Parts: sequence; C-alpha cells; structure tokens
Amino acid sequence: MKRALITGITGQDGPYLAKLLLSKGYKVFGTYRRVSTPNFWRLQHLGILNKITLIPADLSDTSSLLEAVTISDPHEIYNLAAQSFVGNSFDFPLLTTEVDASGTTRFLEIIRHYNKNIKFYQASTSELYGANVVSIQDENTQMFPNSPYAAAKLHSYHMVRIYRKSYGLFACNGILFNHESPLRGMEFVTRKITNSVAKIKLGMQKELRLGNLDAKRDWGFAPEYVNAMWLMMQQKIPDDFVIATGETHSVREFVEAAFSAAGLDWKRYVITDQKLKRPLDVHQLCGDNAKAQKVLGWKPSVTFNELVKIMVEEDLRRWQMYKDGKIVPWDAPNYPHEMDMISRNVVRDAQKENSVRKKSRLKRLLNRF
Ligand code: NAP
Ligand code: F7E
Repeated sequence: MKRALITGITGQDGPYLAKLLLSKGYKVFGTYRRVSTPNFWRLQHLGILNKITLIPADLSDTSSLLEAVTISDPHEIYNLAAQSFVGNSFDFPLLTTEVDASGTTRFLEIIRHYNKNIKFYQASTSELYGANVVSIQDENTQMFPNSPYAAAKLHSYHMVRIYRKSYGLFACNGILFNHESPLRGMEFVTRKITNSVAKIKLGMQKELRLGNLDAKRDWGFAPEYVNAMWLMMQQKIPDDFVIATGETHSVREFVEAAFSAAGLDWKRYVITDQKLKRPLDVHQLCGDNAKAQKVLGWKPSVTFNELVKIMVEEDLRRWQMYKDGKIVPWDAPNYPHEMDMISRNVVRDAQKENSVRKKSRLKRLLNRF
C-alpha cells in the first residue's frame, strides 16, 4: 500500500488531496499544528477526519518534520503547508520566510539524508510571476516576485530544482494558479465575497468592503487542481508544471458574478476601502496549461461562472442552516468582522500620527529654548 504524507492537511487543498489519495487506496498521513481551537472542519466536511493519521508538525521545527517523515515512512510527500496569505506576508515577512522558504529546504535535506527515494511535491504558485506583465505565463516565463510570500516561495521553487539536479531527487514544483472552493479560507477574496453575498441575501449583512477590484486572476476549482498534483508525482521524470485554466477575470467580475448568482446588483453593496489595498499587488495572472495537458493529460472542466455559483450556493446553504439552528462543520460563524481586526495598515496610520505628534512636540521644545 502506498503511503503519502501531506503537510497542511487542515487547509483548503490538503483535505481534497487526502480524499483523492484515499480513493486511490493510499494510507494518508497529515501534519497539523497544535492550535488552541481545533480546526479540522474541512476534513469533517469531506467526511475523512477519521481516515487520516494526524501527526503534529510545524515547518519551522526540523525535528517535528523529521519525526513526521520517520513515522509515516512515505513514498510521496506533498508539501502544502505554508503561510499562504499574500497580504499577511507583508505583516509577517520573517515568519513567512521561515515557513515558506526554509521549511521546504528542511524537507529536502531530510529526504536527502533519510531516504532519497521519497518523491516530493512543492506547492509553488503563480505569485512567482508577480510584476511580470506578459499576458500569459508558462513554465518559461521570468519570475519577478512582488511580495514576501512570493519571494519565499521563489526560494523554495529554486531549492526544489537545485536538489533535483544536484542529488537526483524526485522533486517537482506545481506552479498552481489561484484555485478556490467552498473550503477556501475566509481571508481570500473569493470566499470573502461569496460569504458576504450569502449573508447579504439572507439579510445578515449590509455591505461588502473590498480593496483592489482591478486585480485579475486565473481562478480554477481546487478539487481539480489536487488531481494535477498527484499526476505530477506519477511521472517517470520529475518536472515543473503550470496548472491553470487559461482564463483571467478581475475581482470586479468575480463580485458581479457572485452577486448576480444570488439575484443581487453588486453596485448597491460593494464599497472600495483603501485600507484593504496591499502595499504592492500583482496586477494580472493568466496561466498557459499546455504542458500539463500534453504531459499529464490534465485539463480543468469547471468554468469561472460554475465556480462562482458553487461557492455562492454552498455559503447560502450554510447560512440558511445556521439560521435554522442546524450545526455544521464550518468556519464562518467564528470569523470576526474584518473591520474589527487591527491590520498593519491601521498600525502604519497610527505610526504616521505618532510621528506628526513627535514633530510638534520637538517644535514646542525648540521654541522653549
Ligand atoms: P491554506 O488553506 O492557507 O492552508 C495552509 C496550510 O498550511 C494549513 O493547514 C495551515 O495550518 C498550514 N500551515 C501554516 N503554517 C504552518 C506551519 N508553520 N507549519 C505547519 N503547517 C502550517 O492553503 P491552500 O489554499 O490549501 O494552499 C496549499 C498550498 O498551495 C500552500 O502552500 C499555498 O501557498 C499554495 N498555493 C495555493 C494556491 C491557491 O490558490 N489556493 C495557489 C498556489 C499555491 P493551520 O490550519 O493550522 O493554519
Ligand atoms: O487576493 C485583491 C487582492 O488574497 C486576490 C493565495 O492562495 O493565490 C492566493 O493569493 C486579489 C488580490 O489571493 C480584497 O489585492 C481586493 O489582487 O484572494 P487573494 P492572492 O493574493 O491571489 C495565490 C496563487 C497563492 O499562491 C496564495 O497562497 O484580490 N483583493 N480586495 C482582495 N484580496 C483580499 N484577500 N481581500 C480583499 O478584501
């Protein structure tokens, strides 16, 4: 029986991948972090929580990773764990580097010393292209990261390539473009939108505040993308692949489609808020999946409008159940309203005010002498 170790089993992709591997007869191990409030709702939602062996591990702690590898003794490792929120990486650049860059090297080193036959999948990302303004990106497009997250992931991308070439490891980068689902984290724009649309439709929320509506992304459906991860690991030769739909849409278009899926006019509810804009953003992403189609035989089938509809309908269903007093494994009811959370933008504003205060105090002091 094949054994797989998935890091980041509590995130969006981990449970979809685990479900796929279980259906293929794998024994699945997943790493989780001890948190004060358990967050296994996604595994519960897919009905697989009890089918996985959970191992506590943190990507910043080498000994825990070594233990996870020795306990699971895997044929395949899927490294999905990451500080994955780009906006947050501006607030926590060092933590992001520790986890998203050094965490990968820790695994590569463990494989090199422990068992060179273990195959390694690295969750690389379209964010690597960053500031590159070409209209469509493929495996040969130059990478210009535009965030601490992307810079850390670029480090990992290269380490995978370097360990593959230097030590002959089976290590591959899946350069996945944005992929979404009803299991998407609440901080990401798609889920934030569909969750708000559902609440607005049911009379539980009045408005939706967003940042950059002009940003364009290539959005696909997460369950289809985990299949591409598995296919990469079944090849004879390890390689890097772009996984994308080949279509790009703006955040504004996503908003419009989501409100329209619930029979609402977005213009009545959406407010642009400067505080939600990033210090630096990625303007446009659109992936060329030709290599994945040719070599892996992979191609997406869920369209943009279908994806939006799937997410809106699921959030509507959940909030309706909540209103009816039914309890389901789910994140939204415990999620604080974004405006109540101090972000670094607010801290930056406070610092500016402080420096104005400091200057006027200095002026007063100078005037006294
Ligand atoms: P996600 O929902 O944010 O899940 C991230 C997972 O990583 C969670 O299980 C999280 O655990 C875990 N994690 C965070 N910090 C950790 C640490 N220090 N040690 C161990 N585990 C840690 O991300 P996702 O959407 O599933 O994405 C999976 C991977 O693909 C990530 O590496 C992401 O950067 C990358 N990626 C995602 C996309 C996308 O569109 N979804 C596209 C390209 C690449 P907790 O639950 O405890 O927080
Ligand atoms: O932002 C804009 C925001 O946070 C998309 C991660 O999975 O995909 C994801 O990264 C766009 C950006 O995802 C809000 O400025 C506007 O331009 O949903 P997002 P992301 O940054 O593309 C890549 C491929 C990954 O690898 C990452 O791990 O939407 N935007 N208003 C907003 N974004 C958020 N979050 N919230 C807003 O209110």
